[in-house]
This record gives sequence, C-alpha cells and structure tokens, in this order.
Amino acid sequence: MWLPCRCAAKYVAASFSRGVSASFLHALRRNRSSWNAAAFMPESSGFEGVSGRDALHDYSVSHSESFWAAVARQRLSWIRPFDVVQDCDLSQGRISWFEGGKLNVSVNCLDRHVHTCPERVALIWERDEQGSEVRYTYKELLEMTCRLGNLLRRQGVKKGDCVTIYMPTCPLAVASMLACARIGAAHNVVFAGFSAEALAERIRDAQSSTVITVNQGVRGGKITELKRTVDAAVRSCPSVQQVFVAMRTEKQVEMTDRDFVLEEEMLKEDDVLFLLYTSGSTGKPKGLVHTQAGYLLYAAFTHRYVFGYHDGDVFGCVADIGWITGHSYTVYGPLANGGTTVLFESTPVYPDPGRYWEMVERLRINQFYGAPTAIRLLIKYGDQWVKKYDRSSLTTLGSVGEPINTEAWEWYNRVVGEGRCPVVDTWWQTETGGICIAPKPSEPDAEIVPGMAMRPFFGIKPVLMDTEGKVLTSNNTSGALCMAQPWPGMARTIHNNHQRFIETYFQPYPGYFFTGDGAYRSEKGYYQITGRLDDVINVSGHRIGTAEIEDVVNQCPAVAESAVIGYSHSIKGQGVYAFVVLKKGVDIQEADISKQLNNMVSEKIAKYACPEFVQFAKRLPKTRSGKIMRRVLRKVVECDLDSLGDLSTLDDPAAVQEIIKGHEKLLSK
Ligand code: 6R9
Repeated sequence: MWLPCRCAAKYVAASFSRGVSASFLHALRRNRSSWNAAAFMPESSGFEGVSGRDALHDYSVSHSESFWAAVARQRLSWIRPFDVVQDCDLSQGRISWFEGGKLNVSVNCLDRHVHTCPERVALIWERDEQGSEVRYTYKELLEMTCRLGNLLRRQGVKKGDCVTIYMPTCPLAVASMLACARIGAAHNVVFAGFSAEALAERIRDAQSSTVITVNQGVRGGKITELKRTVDAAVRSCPSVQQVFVAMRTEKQVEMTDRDFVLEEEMLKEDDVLFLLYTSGSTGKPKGLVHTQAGYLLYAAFTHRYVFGYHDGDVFGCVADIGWITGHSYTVYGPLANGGTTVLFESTPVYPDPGRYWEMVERLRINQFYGAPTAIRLLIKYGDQWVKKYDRSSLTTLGSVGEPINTEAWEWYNRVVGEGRCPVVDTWWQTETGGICIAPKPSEPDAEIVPGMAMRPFFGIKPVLMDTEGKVLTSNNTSGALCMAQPWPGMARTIHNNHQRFIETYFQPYPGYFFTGDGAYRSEKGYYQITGRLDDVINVSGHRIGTAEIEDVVNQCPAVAESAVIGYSHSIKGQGVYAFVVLKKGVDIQEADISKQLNNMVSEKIAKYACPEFVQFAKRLPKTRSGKIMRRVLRKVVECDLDSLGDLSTLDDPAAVQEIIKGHEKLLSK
C-alpha cells in the first residue's frame, strides 16, 4: 500500500526556493567587495578561497565534484545519500551523476513544502477562459498527486512502466507527472496538439499500457476532441490496456471498457490507511476505507478530549482490535497522542468476573473504555468482584457499541467509578472513524444524563430528519440521525464500491451523511441514540446484518427460505432469531437442522451471529408483491402482538397466526 508522506519528515532538507533575486544581483554588480558568498549560496562557505561571484564560478568548474556534491546535499532530500558524485566519460558517452543515491522527485517537489508551508500556492492555473484562474496549494497538489499515484498503482502500473500523458496544460497533467514520479513509473508527455498517428507512434515506442487524457481540450476558445484522438491512436497500440479520461469540459464522450473517468477513479483512491469490513443491510459486508491524516487527527483529538487523556495516563480500551473501537482507541488515538495503551487479550470473566478491575488495579488504568454488554454481564455476578480491587486510578469510564441502559449506566458509575468518574456514553460508528457524540468534553460541572451520548464533539453537527426527509428543528423530538457537515475522521469510500458508499450514506438525505441510526433530541438539546433504522442488529456490541445471516442459513440444502430478526436480549443487547421454511419433502429432525444451521453460521460468520432460536414455519408472512413482512415478524418475536399494525397488504393473513402459534410453542419449550 502506498504511504504518501512516508519520506517527508525524515528527509526534509533546505527548501529549494532560495533563488537569486534580481535586486540582489544588482547590488552585487554595484559593490563587489561587499558580496557575501555564504548568504548568496550557503554551500559556498565550504568552498575554500571563494570570495566573489567569479571565484565561485571558477571553483564550480575546477572543483566540479565537490561543488555539485555540496549543492546536491543542500538542495535535495535524499532517501539514501549518493556514493559517487559523478562517473562520466564524454568520449564514451557515459554519463552518471549521484550514483547510489536515492530520492523521490515528487517528495522533493511536494512533501517537504507541505511540511513547512502547506497553504503556499503551488500552481495558478490560468485557464483558457480569461479571468477564471484557479489556485492549488502544495497541500492540494500533494493530495491530488497521491490519489493519482494510488490509482495508477491499483491499476497495475509498476516501477519501470511508462505512462503516456496526452493532456493540455492543467493541474491534473502536473499531478499525473508527479504521480508517475512518486510510484517510480516514467512519464511520456505528448503535446496535445499532436495527431493520432504521432501519438500512436510515441505510445508504441514507449510501450505504454496506460494513457491519461481529457475528454476535450479548450484552447483559444476552440474545443479539441482529445479523447477521440486517443481512441484513434490506441487502435494501433496493442500495449494500451487502460485510458484515464479527465473531464475538462462537461461534454460526455464515448467510453469503452478500457476507459475510466479519471476524477471518479481518483475519488476512490486516497492515502488509504485501512479497510475495515462491517455489516450493512445487505448480505455483503462493506469494506470501509479510512485514510491517514484525517482519521489519525480525529482519533487522537477525540481520545484526548472525550476521555480527558493526559501525558503519562494509562488508557484501557478493552475492545478487540478487530473492531473500529480497537483501531481508534486501542491503537491509533492513544499512540498518536504518545500515550500508553492496554491491549486486552482476555475476557471480562476469565479467570473470574473480577478480571477488569484486578487489571485496573495492577496496571493503574486511568481511563477504562468498554461495552454495555460486558457491564450487564458483570452486574449479574455482584458488586463484590469490583469492590475487591483498588480502582482509585480511574478518572473516566467510557461505554461504546450500543445503547447503555440506565441500570447498567448507574452500576458502572456508582459501583465501578464510586461516583467519582464521569461515565461517557460515546456514540460513533466504523464509518465515523471516531467518537461523534459524547457527554465530554463539557464544562467541568456540566450535567451528564445516564444513558445519553448527549453532546456533539467539536466539528460535529448532527441533525434529525423526519420521514419526509425534512430537518426537524425543534427539541424533544425523534428522527433519523444525520450529519450536516463533514469531519476529518469520516470514512472515504467503500472498497471497490464507491457507488454503494454514495447510495448508503449520502442518497437517503441528499446533502447529509446518514448514520443508519435513529435518535431522540431532548428538551435541552441532548442526543440519545435509539437504535438502527435498517436491518442491522447489534449483538454484544457487534454489528451484523440480518441479510448476512440469512445468506448463510439459505445455503443449507434443507432450507427453502428464511428471515432473521433481532430481539431484545438482557445481556447481549440483541439476540438472533431465525424463521426457517424447509423445502418440501425434507425428512430431517428439526433439532438436527438447528444444529446444522448453528454450525454453518459460526463457521461462515462468527459464533455471536448464531441464532438463539430457530422457529420452523410452513411459510412466512409476505406482502402481495412477495416481500417478507419483517416488521410483523419483529413484533411477534418481541411478543408485541397488539401492535402488529396494518396487515392489509398481506398475501394471506393466516400465515401470521401460524407464526404466532409457532413462536408460543418455541418459547414454552
Ligand atoms: C463504535 C462502534 C456502530 C453502531 C451504531 C449504533 C451502535 C455504537 C453506540 C451505539 C447507542 C452508543 N452504537 N455506539 N448505539 N449508543 N453509544 O460500535 O462501531 O461497530 O460500526 O457500530 O453501533 O447503532 O450505528 P460499529
């Protein structure tokens, strides 16, 4: 994976921008005796006996090697220093400079300046349309370059390949050149005025597999059909496997299987830090993509302020690193803050239910971050397991993963924290990268309401939406939880499926990020999460899509169809309940099939996703259009028969009665 800023910090050398100003030269000519060689060219302080411009020139010719060596060391950032300044023999045509040295041109042109002056303008694009210039800072140019470099890499461009760039003068052309430099590919820029034939000849000679172009060029008010020229050229270039097309104008051009819209492809690329798969409402898990600077900043910043983490504290997040909580608050947040973090390999009840608190005492943990499901489990074992141990090091207690019920919250606060430690119920998601809503930070004596995430973090602007997609502005109201503004920690895309990313998070409420959760905003404006609005359930703080479980259940040869529903579970938060319709003529004991289904789910997904109950039914309640009425099944499972709701769209209402009977029978077993 390409890490864009890898070399930057380490090898930042002096800036290249020490130019020779005109006024300086003027002064030089006027008064040679006052010429300060070191100020003019710092390297010259090491050149013996050099006092004037002419002497400097003499030196550069007579001591060519030491002159160029000094300049190269001073003005470029090297990954590895060179061994030999030059090895040239003009009579033989042998030319070699800085042998053994290694540098990255793009790091030299971009990263080191981003390090010192990210907002400096690097490019002013004077567009054909007069007066519509666009400025790009070093930071922006670096970002564009990294995305392009990552894209080229992903598409198989390797060190030593040659990319043909057939573009007018524009920032994407510059970024394309630097991107090639970054990944070690050569570029072959072909003047965009050349004909298809001339272009083809150059592509063939360079053996390029990749061409970057624009849909149309604009020059002197005239449009040129550059993509069409590339199409014609590529016909006689068998080496070309892919063509990236940037959109200089709005005009759609014909695209083949080999062609990609450059900007769209670039959007999918970034300085990817990690993928983390999480469940959605379809059977296929989503590989959410998090990137570097934004994610890291957000993880570190929330870690510092939500938990009041200070230098020297010991932070104990007991989440597994296989979940986002482990990523952000076991690994990245604490480490970015230079903190000490505990990696908890065990379980809350091993070797006994005092494990967490014994660990707190032994490691002197200051902030403890865990899940409500574990708290509920520990409550059952009694307070003595907690009180046995010294918890005076604790300053803050965190909760994450699912709504924390009041009983669990109060126990956590009263028994574990002895009423001294604020309990922070932190709401966030794999998608958000870090905590978005939490009681802290707040004024020191501000209230904390049990079981409420309460306050949006810095930079977070939550809104609630009604069913029509309108923003609810009043308090004491519930709706779909969305975010009205971006923040640095948010995921960038779904791996290999940017379209799904857009459809899931940005299309439900255009202009907003949709979380998939419902929330209530209290009279005082505090937020309380009410749960998922989609077919995702939360078992012991682990997200799982019901469709994912159904997929596995349906793979069982005896199963005709199934519906998986979440129901309230006193410890896990939610449990899995499966309705299963068997194929006609199946002659296997139901208990055996249940066992088989459990094995399949635990093998193909995980143990926590196994159905607690399997109810066999002759058929499932369906609408006339054939959709399973999951809402009805949910009510049956929750034993809430009074609010089955409108059954008028049901294909056959008798199916519901059968389901209710079957459910009663199962519970009475
Ligand atoms: C961090 C994490 C995200 C889903 C989220 C919501 C639920 C998380 C919560 C909470 C109520 C909290 N959730 N924290 N619900 N109160 N404090 O858990 O990420 O695994 O992606 O799950 O978990 O439903 O949408 P993830």
